[in-house]
Amino acid sequence: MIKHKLLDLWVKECVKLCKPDKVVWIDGTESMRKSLEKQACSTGEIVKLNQKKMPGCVLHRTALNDVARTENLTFICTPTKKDAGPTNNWMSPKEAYKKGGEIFAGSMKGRTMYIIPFSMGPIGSPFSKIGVEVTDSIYVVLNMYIMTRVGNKVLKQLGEKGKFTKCLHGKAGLDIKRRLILHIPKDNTIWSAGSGYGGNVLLGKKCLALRIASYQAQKEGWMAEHMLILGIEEPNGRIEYIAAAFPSACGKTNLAMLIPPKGLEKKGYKVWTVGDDIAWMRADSDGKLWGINPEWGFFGVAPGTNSKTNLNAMKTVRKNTIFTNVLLKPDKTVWWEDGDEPPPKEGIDWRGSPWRPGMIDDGGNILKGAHPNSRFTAPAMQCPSISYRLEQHHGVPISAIIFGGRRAHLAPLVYESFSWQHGVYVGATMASERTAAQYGKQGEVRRDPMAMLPFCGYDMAKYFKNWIDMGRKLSSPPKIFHVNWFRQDKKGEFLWPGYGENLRVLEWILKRCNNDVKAHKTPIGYVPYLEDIDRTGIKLSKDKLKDLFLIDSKEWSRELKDLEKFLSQFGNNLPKEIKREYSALKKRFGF
Ligand code: OXD
Ligand code: MN
Repeated sequence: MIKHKLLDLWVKECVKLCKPDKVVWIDGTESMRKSLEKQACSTGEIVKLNQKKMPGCVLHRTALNDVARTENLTFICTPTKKDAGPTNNWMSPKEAYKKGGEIFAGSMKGRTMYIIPFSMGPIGSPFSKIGVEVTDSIYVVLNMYIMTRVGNKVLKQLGEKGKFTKCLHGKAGLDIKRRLILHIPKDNTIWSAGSGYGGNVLLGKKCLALRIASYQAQKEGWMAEHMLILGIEEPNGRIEYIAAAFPSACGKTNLAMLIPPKGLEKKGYKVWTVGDDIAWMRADSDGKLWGINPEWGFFGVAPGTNSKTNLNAMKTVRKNTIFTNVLLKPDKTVWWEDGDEPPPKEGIDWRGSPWRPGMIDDGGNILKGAHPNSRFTAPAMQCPSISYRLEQHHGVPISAIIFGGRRAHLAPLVYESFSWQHGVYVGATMASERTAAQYGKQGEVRRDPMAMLPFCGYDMAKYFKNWIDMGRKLSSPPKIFHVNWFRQDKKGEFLWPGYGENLRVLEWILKRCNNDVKAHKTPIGYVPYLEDIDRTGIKLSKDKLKDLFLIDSKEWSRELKDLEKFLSQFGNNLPKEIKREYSALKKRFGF
């Protein structure tokens, strides 16, 4: 018996619309999880992996045309197009319900509807938000068990009148023509149809925790950000926390799970992972910014993950992990490109076809065994570096915020903004160059403010304003930095070793937060004196280090021209503070 009348009513509406044969409420127990897993194995929806070598692990393959978030089919459904802003796809709520309704109508006939009550954030924390996802996919249920807190304990917290996000997902034949990811912020509602890919269907993640939450955060005066949170513990036991935003494919998960490099071992740092993708942050009565990771697991990219790039992730995925679209080896373990092992002699690729290394497709391209966006879904608690604060209702105090991009030139390894307002400008103008792995022209600059371009649930100009306003609520705001691990020399080689060595930059950042080192003032912000970046144990000449911090005014002049176009799309809604920062930067350069 559901005591929450509105929830009961809404579920009945979903049943009436989708017409499932059966309805199952997810109670959050291990026995229910196991029985669903067994059922999904029996239908082939998932494959049980080698339980001796990988206990509790399974594999799933998505449809061939359903391997990534579909930004072109993702809509923010606000009353007017203006409310969604110039960077979002827009649909009116009326049209969304009509189009979605047509797809969902009768779409679960002969199928089971699962109802998943879930909490983003520790149950009962003032930060947390509750959602209820209705879905006809067991794969979704099993992922939600890992990525969020699910079941009766959430219902109990919801009580009879608690607020919740209504999340309806249906596979609808996994038909790309019937695929739509719809957000109706005013109704606290998400409708996702026609997809089975995590980013489109694990509705607690990008849809709730970023798009809907960012809308709510602006109304309620907090922030929902596409950021990792990590803690750095010094030998004296003090831990400082950093939140960092990077566009996809910049190594966010690796940074969140960083292992101190050999050269810095003597210093005795420990790194704690609070989150790798999403941060919810508020101003507290101490005037500081506090943040939580609302998630409960990691949904990470497999290719490129190995013991060198991310040993902690490799250890995390040894058990109880759902793999999606990786290669299946004959011994029922898994493999992906740039992992730890050489390619197996044969296997079943992500498409479900027999595979051997070196096979090529009709166009002469090498056939990958694992899809480049193949994933692991793993419990956060299995990560060796997981912070005990993940479960803390109050979250962690944030000392520094980092924005980062992938720039071959222009942006130095690290610089510090002059103020919160300048830092917001730095985040708002963040960009990455496309790599060979992405669509579009290689080297083309994609502006991705705060790495939120695909995830902001309302007008991005107003989102900038929320950032500005947050600064006013903080008497001790975090300092804001920009980093670029990807700067190249004239030969196109990376100047900075990256990965664990990035701790050397984080060390400087924390020293700046604690006023332990001075810095060099430049037009774009403060940059380190070269001797303040610890190079113990790495081969990096002073010349290379100099190149990493070069500020080329010609490049910046081009950048500022390009930016003018980008910022102009926001028209009068662009906060005057951002305009002022743009003019001030131009003036500092003397342009
Ligand atoms: C993700 C992304 O999947 O940002 O986390 O694309
Ligand atoms: Mn992400």
